[in-house]
Amino acid sequence: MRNMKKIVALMLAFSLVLVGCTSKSTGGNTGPGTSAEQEKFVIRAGIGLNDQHPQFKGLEVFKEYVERESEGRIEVQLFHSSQLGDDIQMMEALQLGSQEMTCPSTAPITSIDKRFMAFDLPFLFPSPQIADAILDGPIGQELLDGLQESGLVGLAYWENGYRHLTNNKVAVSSPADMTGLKIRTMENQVHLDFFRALGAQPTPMPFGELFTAMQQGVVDGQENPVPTIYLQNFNEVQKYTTLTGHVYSPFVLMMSKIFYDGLPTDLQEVVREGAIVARDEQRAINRAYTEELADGLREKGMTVIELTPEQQLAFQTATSSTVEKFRNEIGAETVNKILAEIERLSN
Ligand code: KDG
Repeated sequence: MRNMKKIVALMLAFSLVLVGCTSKSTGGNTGPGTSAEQEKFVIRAGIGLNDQHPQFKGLEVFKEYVERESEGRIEVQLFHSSQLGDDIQMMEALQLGSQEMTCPSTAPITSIDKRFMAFDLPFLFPSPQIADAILDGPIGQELLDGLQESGLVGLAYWENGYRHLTNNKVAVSSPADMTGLKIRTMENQVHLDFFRALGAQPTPMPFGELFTAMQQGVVDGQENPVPTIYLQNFNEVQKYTTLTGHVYSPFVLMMSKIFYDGLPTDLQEVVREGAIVARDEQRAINRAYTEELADGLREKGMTVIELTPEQQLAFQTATSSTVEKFRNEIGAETVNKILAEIERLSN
């Protein structure tokens, strides 16, 4: 009898250890058959930017919201600076269910769904407010929903921002100044085409490799929004920033569909709400940083070149063929809808 009790106790302890292991390695879903109060979920959210960036601040807001509203049934663990891999690797991990959340720019998502190239067309969104209206409206939602086919749940668009050029060689103020410059781009055909049209030599590479590539002279320059240039200390390896604002770059907060489908519906709701609450805060923080930090770049010793409207137009004209080249590949219907909506909102 005593032995029997021992065996039962051992079996119980063993099964508890097993439950604990499952909860860690599969992101925390203890699986069907367990009672509601035992279910615990872990969301590992990874990004490429560092923990000073508004993107990370947005994730902190998400974590706070989700942990509070789920009453501890969800734990959110945050990873920055490509600790879990680059954008494409993390999206693949989401598809496999070995990571739960990431937040890439739209540019690398095009390796999964070409329609996202629409948002990376040069000089598309005339203001962040128009970008918000389109991204948060039916067109943006349609693209987010489409990600489900690829094993991803698109939760919300956050903001990376208007991208600007930095380099180490020339105070760029015209397309002619770009001739032969080796520019790191994100892994996206539209971005490559844009820089080729300007006469530069674009080199696609993941964000995590960029700083070293600039330091070692593998590339002369790159393009990113002001908060990234400032907070990632690109001034240490770059002399010039030209405020080209050549493309508005959204982020997509996304989740593994395998993980999402395993959440009880009330927790799916908490995750969706958290993504929106954090989106609004993240955009506000990003916009405040964008305003403040352009002067900060000067204080850090960079030469910051502001373009006149005529100079900006020269960049626009030199790259105007990009939309036509990609209209069909992206899907003419999607592109036309976006352009018509921008037109409507601009008037
Ligand atoms: O966390 C997001 C980054 O990984 C990346 O998308 C940032 O804009 C970016 C870039 O240039 O790669």
